[in-house]
Amino acid sequence: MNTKNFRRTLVTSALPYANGPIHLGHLAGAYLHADIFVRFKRLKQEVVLFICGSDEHGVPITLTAEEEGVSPKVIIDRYHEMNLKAFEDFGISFDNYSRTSLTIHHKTAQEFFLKYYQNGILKQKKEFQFFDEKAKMFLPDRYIVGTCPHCGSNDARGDQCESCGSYLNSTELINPKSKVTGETPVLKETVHWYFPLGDYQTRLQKYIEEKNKQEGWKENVLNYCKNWFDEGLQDRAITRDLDWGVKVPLKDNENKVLYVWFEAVLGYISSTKEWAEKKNQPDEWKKYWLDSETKYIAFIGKDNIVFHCIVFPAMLMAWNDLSEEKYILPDNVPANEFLNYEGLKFSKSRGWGIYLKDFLEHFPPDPLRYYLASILPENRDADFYWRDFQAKNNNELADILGNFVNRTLTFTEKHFNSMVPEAASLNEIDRQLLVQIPQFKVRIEQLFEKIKIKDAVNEIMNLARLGNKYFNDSQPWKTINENRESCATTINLSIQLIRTLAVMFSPIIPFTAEKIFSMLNISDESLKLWDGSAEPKIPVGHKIGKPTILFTKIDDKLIEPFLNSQEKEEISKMKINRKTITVDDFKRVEIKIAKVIGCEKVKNSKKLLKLQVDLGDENRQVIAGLAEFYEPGELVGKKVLLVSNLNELKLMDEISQGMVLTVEDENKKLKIITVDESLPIGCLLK
Ligand code: B3M
Ligand code: ZN
Repeated sequence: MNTKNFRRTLVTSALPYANGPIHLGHLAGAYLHADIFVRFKRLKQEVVLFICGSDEHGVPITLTAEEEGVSPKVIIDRYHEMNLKAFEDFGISFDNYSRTSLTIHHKTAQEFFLKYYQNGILKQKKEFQFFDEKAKMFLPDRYIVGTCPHCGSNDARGDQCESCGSYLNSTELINPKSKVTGETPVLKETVHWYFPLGDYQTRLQKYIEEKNKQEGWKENVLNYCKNWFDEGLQDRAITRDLDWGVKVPLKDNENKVLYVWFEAVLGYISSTKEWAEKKNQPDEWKKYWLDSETKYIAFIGKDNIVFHCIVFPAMLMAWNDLSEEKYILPDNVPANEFLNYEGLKFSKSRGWGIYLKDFLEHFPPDPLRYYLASILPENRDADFYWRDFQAKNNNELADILGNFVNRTLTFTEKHFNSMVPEAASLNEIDRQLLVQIPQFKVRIEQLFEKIKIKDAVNEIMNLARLGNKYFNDSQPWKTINENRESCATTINLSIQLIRTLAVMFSPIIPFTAEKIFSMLNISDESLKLWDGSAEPKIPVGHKIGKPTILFTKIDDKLIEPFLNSQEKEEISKMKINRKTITVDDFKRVEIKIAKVIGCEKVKNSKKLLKLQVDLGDENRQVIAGLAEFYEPGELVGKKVLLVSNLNELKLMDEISQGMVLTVEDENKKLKIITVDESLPIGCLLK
């Protein structure tokens, strides 16, 4: 990390859709660790700008509006305000939280579109799309529901099946229906503008390689991009037939808007412009976006990787090729994995999870900030469990940090008249402590810089643990009578360490840090900075304030209502798939060993393979969603497991008579389960 060479840092967090309240999964995906990183930078007195805003276009918004029977404007106004407030209450310290419905954003997005259009880099293509004849509208993928070709679930959406997680094209759905009218949609021709993403592939690969060398990108992000590159980047449609969104600024395109992802990523730029305007320095945004001295970190959840690592950089490259103004590209995109809730995916439609605003009605923000920060899904999915939240609050915040602060300060009040006593002589234990604190600081700083927030948090708590150990080992309750000078040293060093902890914890639990500073009676802002945080800076004789309890323990009674109401109202319907089954249930599933004797791609499908399998006494045809993971030739000759008593299905006009068993690896790739060569074809699994 060569942060020191950069004069400024621009930090963005994904713009949440203003179609629902922020929940804890969002926080852990793109906001909390961004905020902690930004607060750390401010603590180091570096120039940093933290940008975000509501994503107010796109199908998620119009769908919500339709469900409620109100206009999209009603929806975005409601959730923009609600989310802005929830973020503020939680201490997310954006410098600007904008909205993509603002004119400044529409102008920016249109300017990008026109730059490409006028320079002839967009392609116009005809295509067939589902059209609802009753509603007289083209249907975006999410407006179509039907049966999933992979798992048979009946409520798959045209873009994705929530049951099995497959990404879909709406044309792959079996028995598609319009969400607007319930009618079967028809395919109809339309024209769209395409951005030639494929033309940028080589440069994008080089860009990511270089940035990775400088910054060390996360494995998950690199792998994800590599998969896209391996498949080969394709032209992407950047317009849609809708009326809610940023209008395509061309004649004869009145009924088209820019694709939400195309304009949403530009929302970072327009939000920065808005920030500059509010400050009455309208050109100030350029320092961030148009100056190669600025480092740009884009925080997102893993489902947004392609748009931030591939689409957005390509758009900026295209602009830079055509203009004097050169935008910087993201230096790092530290995408997080997902946070689950009590073992299952957060789901708005299924009512599974908890909204931030509701959480904050019952608990203060810092325990949640601390808990989430200490389990961030940085490298793998993580889980919010109420019991863990309770344990983190009670056993760590209250028993370690709270206890150390409280015992030190009440002792000072009682035995030293609330004044910081002198550390006149150091014994071995004291010396050890003074050696260790700066070492902690170095480690913690490195972790923050590398955006390893979870490790940083745990290391700071270790420093608080060290504080308690020091206090115990020094036994001030004894030395107060036997060796007052040594006791004074213990208390002095403990108070100094409390300040160190308050500074280091301040990016994570900012509200508590302020409380500690006020208990220490420290108002001098220079004593709240990273520089010098490991040094004993509070003068002898300084009078401290009144110690109060920092963290209230969370009693079982406080969390049980959440567990119970979840149990009652939600788990019953949510966990339906997780219920245990009887042996008889299992016996109803017939799984047989089959040999693949032929395999080819299904016409017009990127995902499906058509397999011919030998079951001993019969041959069957099976359509499987494996085309992205296997070449047809690789499968021929393999012995696989086949669910052989499934109802026949029709997928893309092909009959499918069974399902091949697969597993999903850590990169979400499906692998078929093969069986030992010696096992006979057709035999039944028992
Ligand atoms: N609103 C999707 C999401 O919230 C989208 C992010 C936009 S970032 C420019 O996951
Ligand atoms: Zn499915």
